[in-house]
Amino acid sequence: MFDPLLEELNSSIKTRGGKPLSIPEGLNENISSQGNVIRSWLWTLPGFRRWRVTRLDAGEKLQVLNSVAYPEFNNEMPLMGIDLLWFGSRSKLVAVLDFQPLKQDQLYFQRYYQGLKDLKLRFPELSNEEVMRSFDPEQYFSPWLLFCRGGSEEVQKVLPVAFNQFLSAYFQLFDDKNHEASILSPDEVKRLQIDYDVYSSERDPAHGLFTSYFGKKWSNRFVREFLFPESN
Ligand code: BLA
Repeated sequence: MFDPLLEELNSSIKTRGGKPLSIPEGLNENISSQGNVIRSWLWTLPGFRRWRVTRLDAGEKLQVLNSVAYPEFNNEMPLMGIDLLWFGSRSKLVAVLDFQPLKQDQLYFQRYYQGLKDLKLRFPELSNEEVMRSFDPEQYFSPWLLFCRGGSEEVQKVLPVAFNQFLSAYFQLFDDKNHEASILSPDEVKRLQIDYDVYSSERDPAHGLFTSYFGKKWSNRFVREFLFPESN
């Protein structure tokens, strides 16, 4: 379901000089006894210390594309977060795309959110004001996140266009970053990126799902060593 988007994401990363980083032993791919496949890519590219991408293929039950980009510590820009889930047998989409802020602060929002604000207006279908159950919307999510629970219309017609524009807007933000005095020091950026991993590893609603497919031992390692390695 999300393969064209996965291809677009990985090829944009490569075009921008992405080089693969090694993934801890056994975490790059796992195939469960029922044939569910999880596969991940890990990149470093100019300006980004880490960019991870994961695809889960559990057939009609569930398809996932998940990705997080972490800029270098001398860049206070938001992280880029993507979580796309397609429950095929129920034709249900959960799509979350955000520039994930390190700080909930007016000046920070003014500086980094014009692109996402424009997208939010352009794609009202992807912002149906859903309520979060596991996460706190005011921690590491922005007021302009695209968050939708939808169906086949959204997944086929809207998402491919929005995904492309979302990626472009994030790269644009990176390219346009001016050299005004930063709001956060590199030490603060580092502390907040580490805190993002700690927070996310505790809240991520995927943990149970991974455990049911791939067992507890592998899932704990995947969350701690690959998804959120600074949580250790
Ligand atoms: C929700 N994400 C979910 C859910 C699952 C996943 C199973 C619950 C579905 C539901 O609410 O119906 C799945 N999350 C995954 C998987 C991975 C993962 C498979 O990390 C890893 C491979 N989540 C992110 C990122 C964002 C994000 C980067 O990992 C930010 C864009 C957001 N996911 C996000 C939000 C929800 C969600 C906001 C709804 C959770 C809530 O209701 O609090």
